[in-house]
Amino acid sequence: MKTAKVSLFVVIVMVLGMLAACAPAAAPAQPAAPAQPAAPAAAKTYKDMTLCYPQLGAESDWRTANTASFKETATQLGIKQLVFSDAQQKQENQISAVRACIQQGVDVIALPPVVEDGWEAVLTEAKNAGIPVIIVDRSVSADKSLYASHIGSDMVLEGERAAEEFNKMLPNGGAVLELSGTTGSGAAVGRAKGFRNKLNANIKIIDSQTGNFTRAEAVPVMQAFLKKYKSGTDFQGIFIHNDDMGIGAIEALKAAGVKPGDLKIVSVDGTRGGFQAMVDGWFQADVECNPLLGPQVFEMALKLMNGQTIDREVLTNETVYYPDKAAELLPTRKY
Ligand code: GYE
Repeated sequence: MKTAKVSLFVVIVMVLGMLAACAPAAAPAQPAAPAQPAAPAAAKTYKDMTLCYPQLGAESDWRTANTASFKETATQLGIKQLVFSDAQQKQENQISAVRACIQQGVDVIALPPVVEDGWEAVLTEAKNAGIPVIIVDRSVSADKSLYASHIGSDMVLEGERAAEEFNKMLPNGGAVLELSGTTGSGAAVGRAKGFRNKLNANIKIIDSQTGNFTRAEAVPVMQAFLKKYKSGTDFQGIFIHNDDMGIGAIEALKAAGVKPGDLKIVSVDGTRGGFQAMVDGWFQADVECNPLLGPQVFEMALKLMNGQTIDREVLTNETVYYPDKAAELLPTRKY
């Protein structure tokens, strides 16, 4: 076999030599051939990937599940490095974390922005450094040309879904309170907007205060509401922007002698805590918001590293959960 190959090689060399000898001695000057394009680089794999995830905080069970999804997916896929940080709900911390990732020269930045505004400068820096950014979970107000894509929930739709629950439960109208998420966050802005889009005109939002998406901050807000307004008389329902604040609110309601079912309460997320609140009769509906975004984000990041086309907006498919199935579904919940 080896000999055959060698002799074939010798023959080819001889033939080429003869052809060269036959070529005209002084070939007319030819313009230089254009440089051959470099051979395409081998496709990048997860093993090559350094992904930056400057998490916005650890304010809720939703967030804990979101962080776990990124860490678990990174391990499962065997990526080179996940650069993770926790900004403790402070935008300046997130911006510093993004800058550190640019400095390090990561392949892709996946950014869950704590608030919508104020990202132009750092997104421009990432763009100038040639590092694609995927906006994860909440949205940004910055121009779309500054980032590759957004993967997350349709927060406006979530607010609309919550409004539809109140429309069904209060067909003759009424008054509701709103316990909203972090001021200026895409999640709170979108949910508040959607809620107002669809709420029947005979249902009034008599007050709206932020509990910053945390249990601890929701308690005093609910206590203050209860001092100002009489439960059941001044208001019949509460729209709460996430389950953690819902759990904080329940604490305050219980302490004030309010019983499960006295008020119509609709929350968002669909965490185990939210399911338990439905089992216990406190929540009449829980609008799903899925935090398990890791797999989709890493898949898109790899496509970006390989210069493949991606969708500019990927919205999660979600539903609404009700108390009738809560006990049955609770053990199956992943977060
Ligand atoms: O609903 C809440 C969390 O941005 C969708 O943030 C997320 C929200 C989620 O703190 O629980």
